[in-house]
Amino acid sequence: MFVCRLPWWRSSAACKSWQSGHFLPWDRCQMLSIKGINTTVGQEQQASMQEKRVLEDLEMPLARRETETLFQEQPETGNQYLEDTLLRSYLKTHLPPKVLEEVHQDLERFGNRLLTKIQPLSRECELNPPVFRQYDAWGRRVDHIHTCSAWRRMKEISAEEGLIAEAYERRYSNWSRLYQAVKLYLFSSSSGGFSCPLAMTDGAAKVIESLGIPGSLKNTFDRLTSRDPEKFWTSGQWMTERRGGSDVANGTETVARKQLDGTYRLYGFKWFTSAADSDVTLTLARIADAEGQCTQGSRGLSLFFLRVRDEEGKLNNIQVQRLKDKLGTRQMATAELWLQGARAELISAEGRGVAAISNMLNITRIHNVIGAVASMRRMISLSRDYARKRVAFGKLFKDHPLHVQTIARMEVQVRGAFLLLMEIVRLLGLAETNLASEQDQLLLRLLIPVAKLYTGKQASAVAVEAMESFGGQGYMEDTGLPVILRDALVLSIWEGTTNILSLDVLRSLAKSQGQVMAAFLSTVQRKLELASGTQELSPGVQRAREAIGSLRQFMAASGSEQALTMELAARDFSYSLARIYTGRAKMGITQPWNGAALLMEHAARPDASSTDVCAALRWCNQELCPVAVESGRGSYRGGAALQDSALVFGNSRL
Ligand code: UCC
Repeated sequence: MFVCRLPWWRSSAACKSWQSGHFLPWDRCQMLSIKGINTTVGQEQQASMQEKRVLEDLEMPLARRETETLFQEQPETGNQYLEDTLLRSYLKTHLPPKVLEEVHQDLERFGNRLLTKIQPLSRECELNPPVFRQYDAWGRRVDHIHTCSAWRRMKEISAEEGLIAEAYERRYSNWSRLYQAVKLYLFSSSSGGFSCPLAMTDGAAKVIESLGIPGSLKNTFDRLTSRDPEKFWTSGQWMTERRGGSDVANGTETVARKQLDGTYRLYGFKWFTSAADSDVTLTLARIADAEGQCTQGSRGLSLFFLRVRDEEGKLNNIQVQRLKDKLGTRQMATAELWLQGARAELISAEGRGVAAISNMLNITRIHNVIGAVASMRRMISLSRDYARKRVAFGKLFKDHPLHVQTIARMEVQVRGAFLLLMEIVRLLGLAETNLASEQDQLLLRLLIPVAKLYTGKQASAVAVEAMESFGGQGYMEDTGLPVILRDALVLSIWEGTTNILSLDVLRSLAKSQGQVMAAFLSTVQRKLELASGTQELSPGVQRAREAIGSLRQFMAASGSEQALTMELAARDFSYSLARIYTGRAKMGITQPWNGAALLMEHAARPDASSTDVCAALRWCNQELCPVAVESGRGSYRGGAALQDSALVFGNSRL
């Protein structure tokens, strides 16, 4: 008789995994052991019947056993908009009723379109990544990037749905930007990677608009913001060169030579150009003087606009070196490009390229946040659905408290991230319609890098955790789950890594001479007062107040410290801002509930649910001010930096 010795959590009579129909060696072992444990007479009879069935099953031909017993239910999502209770309650709380009515109808329709038409296209994009053909059959150089029909259809759909247009038409005034962001959020995880070119297209439109839409760029602006699929153009953003994409000021080698007609020709090598099939692009280059000399550093950089191809589809004196072999975002063509005299138009003041392109960066960073929140939401929705369908140890996943606790922790994270995203696009909408106060503008400048760096990390962590909730199935390519993980991993890298963005947070402090922090603290403080009126939230309010106190203390102490201290603290400092702001209440300047809301404020609404309160309190249970904790441990002192170095490089002189 074959008897397994089982640990308590597996040998329990409750472990009826045979009911789930899974025929893994483990299950066999477990079923055969039933007679090996103490049973009553009735149980013995039952066990012997089970054993008989097991033996019969084992006699089945292998193929039959596999097809009949090895099957699990596929996790699915329904209409994403209708299923997203947080999104719907946010819109209900903030949008004016007339806007809400129209937007609701459109989003419900869009949710159905995503489910029935767009998601299948997304899968096609994943299965048919772009193919690069350098030469034709006769040896002629063609540099053709072939994209699949589903990818091209995504472009048409983006125009039809107004995914860029909505933000620039402003038919709902300051709410248009938020509405656009909501559509992009719903689209993102079904877009087959098309959200990347949309991010850059939005960024390019923003730059052109901020320049006052010069006559030479009017046609381009109209196309970037068009709802007509025939007219719609996408844009690239070529910033990264061979020396890297972070230290743009020192890494940019591309040279711009002025032509007699006032245009420029660009010469250089762009090392990482996403969505290389885009119609136009913005890029940085150094203008050469009459002697061919260029100013180095940031002051030598200017911003240029160029068409990638002409009317016949011929490249603009550009050669495609190769497509990048990326871990994720494989649906999208990322290329290395030689610029060999590409005709371009100077669109910034000379030497003001970085400042000009930062308008684009801020938009693409917001899109990054959208992508992060969307991928978290998708993974959690699938995980939740799977928990309702999949049985293990005799019951559905949803009835295993430890499993549900794991998903609940992710849910708290995505809720916080979602509200942070809404806060930023709400502020952006105010800024774009001249309704933003000075404080709103300062907050926006600070919160964009904070949200980008924080949600990028959250998305990676949630994608990994959620994948685990599917067991081995989560690791299988053809479930579509690994794609979501791979695509999420880029979110903390492109558009500025976590450390680069942490330094950008410091840049915003320095540039505003601390005003962004003053705006941050006063906003947080004021909103905390608002949340303190809700009894159930008082433990969270208390923790929040303590965290603000710690943050203030850290800032007061670090004011007299060397630059090294702030550099070492930059990441923890940014995380502290993200956690404190997300956990705090915030209110708007125009109407009581039409201002903004993070977890506390959302939970302090008159019609808030107990779940809203629970999410807010749980958010506040994490360490809200890690920078104060680490500072207290001496992690930012010069000695700590030496220890870091010794740990990494084994410096024995320590
Ligand atoms: O391109 C890439 C991939 C594309 C794919 C995108 C798809 C996304 C889709 C997501 C959807 C799912 S990757 C390229 C990534 N590279 C970056 O993001 C750049 C990272 N590096 C930085 O951010 C650096 O910190 C730099 C480049 C900004 C540093 O340059 P500088 O020249 O050293 O910086 P300065 O001197 O501090 O700043 C120059 C000016 C200043 O203004 P003025 O001169 O008036 O004082 C700054 O205040 O630029 C201003 N500035 C900004 N203004 C700099 N950054 C900003 C900002 N973020 N906002 C406003």
